Amino acid sequence: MTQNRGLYEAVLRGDKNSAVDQTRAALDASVDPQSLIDGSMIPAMDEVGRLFEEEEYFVPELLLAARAMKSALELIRPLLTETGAPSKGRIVIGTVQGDLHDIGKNLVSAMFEGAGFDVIDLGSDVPAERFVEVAKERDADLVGLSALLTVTMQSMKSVVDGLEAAGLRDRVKVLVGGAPLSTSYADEIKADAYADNATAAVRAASELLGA
Ligand code: B1M
Repeated sequence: MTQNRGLYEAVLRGDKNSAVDQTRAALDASVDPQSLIDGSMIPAMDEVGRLFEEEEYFVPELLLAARAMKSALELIRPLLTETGAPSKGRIVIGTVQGDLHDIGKNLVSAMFEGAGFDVIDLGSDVPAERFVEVAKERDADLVGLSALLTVTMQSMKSVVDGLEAAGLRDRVKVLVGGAPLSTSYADEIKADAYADNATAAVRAASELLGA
């Protein structure tokens, strides 16, 4: 995948203005928006994570990088969500309780919308009961759970158990994702599927809902 070096550097440095300028210039030059995400922004965030582990970056740098990526994504989001097609199913999505990481979840959410799903995004730090309550109220077909921390992924099980206790589990599928997750963890908590990126998430949701 081709990398837009300027955009990569801008996200890595947490330079919001430059990230937005680089993205706008690339889109004006008809560069594929998905390649900007996969080839430049996500690799930059991975490098930010590595520098954080090496203690070269600290939380302020993480925040600046996140702000730069979010601002650049704002320009791309409308291009991912343009669709006039009828809904393929209703998805309730959020980042689980205790977890503030929402960039990956936002990306997955935008891709779901772009693929023609009706999406209810609950944001981040969402308690298990809230997922269950909204799934019930809005007659959801699928609940999508995101977690980036090993300590917070545990609460995904509470959502699966909550759906079961509410008698919804037979008709509401559960899809999980986020860096510390795996298929074996999804199996362990009795989720229906795990996806490791936004494209795989759309594929998995489509398969689960027969869409
Ligand atoms: Co934090 N953070 N962070 N952080 N942060 C990580 C996750 C970490 C891996 C960094 C590291 O140490 N290398 C580490 C977690 C270690 C662990 O538990 N295994 C970590 C830590 C430790 C922390 C704090 C504890 C730091 C501290 O305070 N000491 C703290 C926790 C706060 C909290 O949540 N309670 C913290 C805080 C933050 C910020 C708030 C500063 C900021 C987030 C801002 C925001 O999101 N609004 C932040 C950031 C930016 C990161 C890194 C650098 C980047 C995350 C990101 O946005 N990636 C991250 C390191 C890394 O991931 N390399 C790190 C880009 C994004 C597009 O990818 O989110 O993986 P991702 O989403 C992907 C896939 O995972 C998948 O598709 C997406 C698109 O491909 N996916 C799904 C995600 N959700 C899905 C759902 C699906 C399907 C697929 O279906 C429903």
